[in-house]
Amino acid sequence: MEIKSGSVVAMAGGVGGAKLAHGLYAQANDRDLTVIVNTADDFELHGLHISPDLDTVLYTLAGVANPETGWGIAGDTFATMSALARLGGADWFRLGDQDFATHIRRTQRLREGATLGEVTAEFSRALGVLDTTAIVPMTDDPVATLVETDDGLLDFQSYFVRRQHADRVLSVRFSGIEAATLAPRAKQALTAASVIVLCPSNPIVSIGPILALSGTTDALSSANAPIVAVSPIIGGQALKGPADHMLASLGHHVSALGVATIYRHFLSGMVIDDADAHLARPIGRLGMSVLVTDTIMRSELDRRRLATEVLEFAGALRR
Ligand code: FO1
Repeated sequence: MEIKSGSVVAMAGGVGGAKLAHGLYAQANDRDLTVIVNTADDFELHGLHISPDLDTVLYTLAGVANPETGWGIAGDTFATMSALARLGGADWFRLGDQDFATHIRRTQRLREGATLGEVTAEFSRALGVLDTTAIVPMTDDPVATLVETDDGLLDFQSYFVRRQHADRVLSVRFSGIEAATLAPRAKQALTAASVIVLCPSNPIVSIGPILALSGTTDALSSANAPIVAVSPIIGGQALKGPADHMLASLGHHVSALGVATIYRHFLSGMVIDDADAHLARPIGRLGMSVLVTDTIMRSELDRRRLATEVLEFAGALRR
């Protein structure tokens, strides 16, 4: 897919990010959409390359995501995982039978020499994602989030799923980030974008790795498009996951203001929930415009409504 100017670019991580990306997918109309996805949660299990955030975005846009969890495939079964567990394999990371096919095929294609970006494009086509939309891994290079806890350094999925993000987070680092570069496809999309949206994903471990890549901040500062973020923190809490605890233990304000402060160097606008209307002024004082609206996406209709509001808000902003 050739990137046309006037396109929408989103950056996303887990389930919340995928929901807004889905709304943008539905509302972009004739505009191209590029979703740049975090890959620092990727890991190997059962000898397979697993890319949880890529798959969450892929399944959500393809309309096959499990609506209860937000990750995995709707109606999937777990016979393979049970059989693996019987043989002594790990079962703390729940992989469905159909989901296994994704990881088997991805691992095979990577071993054949395909890049993660190429494999993701193949999967998008195979699952029927519109060809005006590109799901782009943030990099084709290996990057892994490591979480320092009182019990030592944990790989991300051990911290997040195996230990249910119960540990106090002392620090977060992205192993491999120095040698990794923003995927050329992502860079091109940022340069040609008319709107850049940071989805309501964890600012530390979902958007953080994308921003930490060599090339991202330069691409953002040279982009002509307004850059808007939707806060994943509402009323001082994350709707899902450990973003609130992480922000607190890393010394950030646990609020939409804290998120806006992290992004303040490049943001033109911040979208916050009605519950945080009182933060509009302090966020505005950081030098950005603020949209106060209902940001909770319970239904597909909510996703589309929020996406439309975000696009309209961004469209009225200048850089
Ligand atoms: N999250 C969980 O909390 N428990 C799981 O067992 C789990 C399995 C899983 C399988 C495939 C996949 O693509 C995602 C999965 N996730 C699971 C979600 C995922 O690990 C996290 O949401 C992200 O890494 C955080 O962004």
